[in-house]
Amino acid sequence: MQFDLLTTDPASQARAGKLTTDHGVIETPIFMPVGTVASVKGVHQRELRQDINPDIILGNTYHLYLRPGTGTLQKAGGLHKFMNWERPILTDSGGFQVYSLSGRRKINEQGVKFKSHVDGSTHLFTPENVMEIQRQIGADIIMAFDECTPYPCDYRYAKRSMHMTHRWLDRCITHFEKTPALYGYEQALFPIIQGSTYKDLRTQSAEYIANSNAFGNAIGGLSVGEPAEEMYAMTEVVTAVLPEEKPRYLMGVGTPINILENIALGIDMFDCVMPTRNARNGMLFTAHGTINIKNLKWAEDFSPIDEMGITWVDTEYSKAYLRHLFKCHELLGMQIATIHNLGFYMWLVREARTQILAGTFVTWKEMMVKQMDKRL
Ligand code: PRF
Repeated sequence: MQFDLLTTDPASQARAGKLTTDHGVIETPIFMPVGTVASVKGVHQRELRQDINPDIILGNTYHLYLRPGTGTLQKAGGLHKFMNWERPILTDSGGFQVYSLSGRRKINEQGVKFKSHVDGSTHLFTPENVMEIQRQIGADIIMAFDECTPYPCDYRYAKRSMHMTHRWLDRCITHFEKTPALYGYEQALFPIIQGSTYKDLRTQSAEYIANSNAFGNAIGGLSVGEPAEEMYAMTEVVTAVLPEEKPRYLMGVGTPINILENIALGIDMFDCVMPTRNARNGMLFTAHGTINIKNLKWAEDFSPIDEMGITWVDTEYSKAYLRHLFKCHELLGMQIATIHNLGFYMWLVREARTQILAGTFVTWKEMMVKQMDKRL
């Protein structure tokens, strides 16, 4: 695996790069559509490849471990083969998903004991078994096991938790190095910075994570309810510490505006359920703002979903028709909206890359942020 930093924007910290994996090249900055259960909800793999065309998608250890289970994934020859997706995949470690199960989990130094949301059965995730599970799933990039602190989080808890995440990282690395890749291609382990919204903790965590000398570095614990300005401040604190020559992944972020602002601060990789989840609720992202397609105002608007026409659904269907599908709870409505939103997110990060390479990123970003900050 290799990361080449191609350009750093002289007017911001934005970067354009190229990450080469055994399953193909990822051009950064990149957005990774979320495919939690080995499916980007509502989208065929063929549509994903041909119409949305992301270089990499994301899967979740927690969900895949519960269903179909690692035995099945191993028999299939790994997640890529199982779901028929031959491009790169990243799996999150479960260090976030299990915390979303509040009331159904118990954290201690050993790991996290949790109850399955599927059948209530009890399981234990440890840094060691999460490495093994991610070997069995077989993603190209796998994540260290961490604790994502909630917001707000008091300083003492944030500090204790951060140190535990660091100790868990050491256990992850030791075990990762002891466990061979199962399917003949390379896997890289990304450690995760925590530290809540405290600058000193973030700096300390970034130093610890940078010292682990991993292939790439991730930032967790943000976009958990804090104001955007606080998120940006934390990104700035950690990117000042992280090595330039390695990819930086901001986990679970965010809105189109959040993504552009964090690209400007030096982030290379993003993932978020927002384009897919919000699509299923009738919320469309466009270059000119967001649309709630269920709104009465679209009932007789026969103009295309999005004049920009990034994906074919944008010009093939009208707003009035899409609204009608949502009003009737037709599955096709969710499918159309999902393709639109993912197409828009992919366009946004690709255009950001083009603008970075052309040296025009900041002016373009300022214009886009203003434009997108509207409800249509
Ligand atoms: N840790 C992990 N996954 C994550 C997060 C985290 O902190 C976040 C926070 N936004 C999203 N996904 N392991």
